[in-house]
Amino acid sequence: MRMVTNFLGSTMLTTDQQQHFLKQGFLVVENVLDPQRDLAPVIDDYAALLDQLASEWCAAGRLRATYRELPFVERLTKIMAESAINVSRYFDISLPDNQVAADEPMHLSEPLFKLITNPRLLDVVECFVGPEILSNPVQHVRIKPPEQVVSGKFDQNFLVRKTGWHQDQGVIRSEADETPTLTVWLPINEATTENGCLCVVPGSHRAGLAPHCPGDDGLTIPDRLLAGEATPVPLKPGSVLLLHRLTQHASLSNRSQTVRWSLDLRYQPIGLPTGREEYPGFVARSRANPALVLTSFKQWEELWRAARERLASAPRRLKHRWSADAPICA
Ligand SMILES: O=C(O)CCC(=O)C(=O)O
Ligand SMILES: [Fe+2]
Repeated sequence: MRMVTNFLGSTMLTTDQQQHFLKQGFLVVENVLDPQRDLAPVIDDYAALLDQLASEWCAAGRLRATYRELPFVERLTKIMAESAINVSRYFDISLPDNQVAADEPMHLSEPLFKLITNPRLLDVVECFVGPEILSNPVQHVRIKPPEQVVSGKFDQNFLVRKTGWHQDQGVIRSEADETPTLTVWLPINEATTENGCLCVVPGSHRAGLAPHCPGDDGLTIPDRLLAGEATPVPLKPGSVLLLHRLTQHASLSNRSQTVRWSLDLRYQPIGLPTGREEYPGFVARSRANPALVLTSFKQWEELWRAARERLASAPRRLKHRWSADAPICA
């Protein structure tokens, strides 16, 4: 099989893989990341964060105990079952789309920064985005507890519950419609049909942008407008799922006893709108001007802190291009 070379000649993806992405609008690439080397530091980082948060919440009377003796998954599940705290919100690497508080929880850490800038991941991204790569700031860590634990709680929060059908281009501002942003979805633990892996509609990126209707699940494409049959995409840690910005996708409910833990990252060519200009993107790779590359986790953290401060000082509500009373949404 002929290997496809990216701009500097590294041979990460085959012609077949590239063709699959172009035709189907998604691609699974296995063994991009080493779970032990690349993912375990993220797991340890979150265990430490949960430990710190549980102590704070317990001291503030929001929790009966710290549950220090429990392993991470059981501890998180217990805390979300017992309290009204949306712990997933404290784990995310972004800010909410509505009003931001000065102390709005967000989590930025060195292990996350290392993962977002992982050279093997960027090699794969380079095959589609080119050698001048911006880390788009629309990015999330989703640690979803078993659905039964959160029934009746946390509304339809997208960090906690299943995600409805959408195209990533539909949920950003229209000024970024021409930006060829690539979504990279990667599991931290195994993503299965039982614990809520992603589903895609193969080839749906070729049908253009579908209307999205605001509702309980956020902005979603009505089922009758889906471009075909859904295919679940179970994934092992180390693998990544690449999505075209117009590929219709959703996630299943977590019907398991464990968490559904993933990162979704986005990358695009430098110099084009991100669709979230109020959040900080950064140069992750530049063959033309390597001096532009952000290499310091501290600087990345500083950019997000500054964005939070700016956003907290003004009223804010993100507007989408469709409204609930549009005829198509009736
Ligand atoms: O992980 C999920 O549930 C949804 C992810 C998603 O929509 C995305 O990565 O664009
Ligand atoms: Fe998405």
